Amino acid sequence: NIAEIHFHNQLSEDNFPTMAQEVIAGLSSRPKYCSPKYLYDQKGSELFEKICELPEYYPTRTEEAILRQAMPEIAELAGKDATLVELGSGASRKVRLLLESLSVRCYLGVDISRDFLVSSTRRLAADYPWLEVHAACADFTRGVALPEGISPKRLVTFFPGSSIGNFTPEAAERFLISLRRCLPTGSGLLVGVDLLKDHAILESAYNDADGITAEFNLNLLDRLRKELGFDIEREGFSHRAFFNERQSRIEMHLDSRDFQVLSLNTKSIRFRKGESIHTENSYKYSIPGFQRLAGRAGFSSRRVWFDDDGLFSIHYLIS
Ligand code: AVJ
Repeated sequence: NIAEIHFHNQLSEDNFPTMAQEVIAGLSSRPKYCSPKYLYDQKGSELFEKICELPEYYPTRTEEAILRQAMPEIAELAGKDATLVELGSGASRKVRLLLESLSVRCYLGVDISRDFLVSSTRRLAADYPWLEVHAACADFTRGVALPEGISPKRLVTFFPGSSIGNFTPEAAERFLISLRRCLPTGSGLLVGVDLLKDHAILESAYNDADGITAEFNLNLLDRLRKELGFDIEREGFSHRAFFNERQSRIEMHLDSRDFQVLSLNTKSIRFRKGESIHTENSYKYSIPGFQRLAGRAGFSSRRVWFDDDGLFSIHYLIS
């Protein structure tokens, strides 16, 4: 059973200069930050899959349960023979539910984590021999472009997991506007959005007892050392995640345990004791709040599903 995929490289083969530039710019700012997209190297993608299984991390299993229940309606909204694009496809696990219920002939997975993307989409191709499988290694925060060879009449975009929550609301709006530009009219967007809820539930989802989320966060430092040559050690930092109520977001940080100076070639970056690198935002929305955001970007809401506990929502929007 040979699993053939069509691979499209939309990230320059050598991403080193871009990554080095972006990371240095972030670490030279005040407050210091690093884009969460850099959390996803091979190890980071694997750790994220482990997070999805944690008892404290409710989004994955809740979204899957909502998807299962909503599937007949999603299939009706999506119609027949749509091409399915998945943004941040990761292990391409949730999309299997869609592939089984929608009559999709062509699938495109888009992810920044190259090797992880290739192995996940190969597995998908092996399991669904009738499916034309494409994989695009891309940084979709810089915009989405359909690779050549994909010119669908109808397109359904699947953006699961509340990855949209990594954008600020303003950036999410800009992202949706740019996404809408590359979608043929009448295309659907199926997007998972984490909901505002009790702070204790939110904070424990990002501070699991096994410390997997801490590992996921600290893995960024290993990456900066190995790939960019920073003299940075994970022992110098600790994981911190909390709910910022005013901004309605979980923030994830790496706090410097002491005063320290990091060096990279001629650059040096100083940390005060307790000073942090802000590594992720994960915005939480109300259902009407997210619908308003999508509306400002020119999408209209066709349907929204959520679980009985109001933990998570899935929106079907049309452009
Ligand atoms: C994949 C961005 C949706 O924000 O919940 C999980 C990533 N970070 N635990 C999230 C994440 C820490 C996740 N997203």
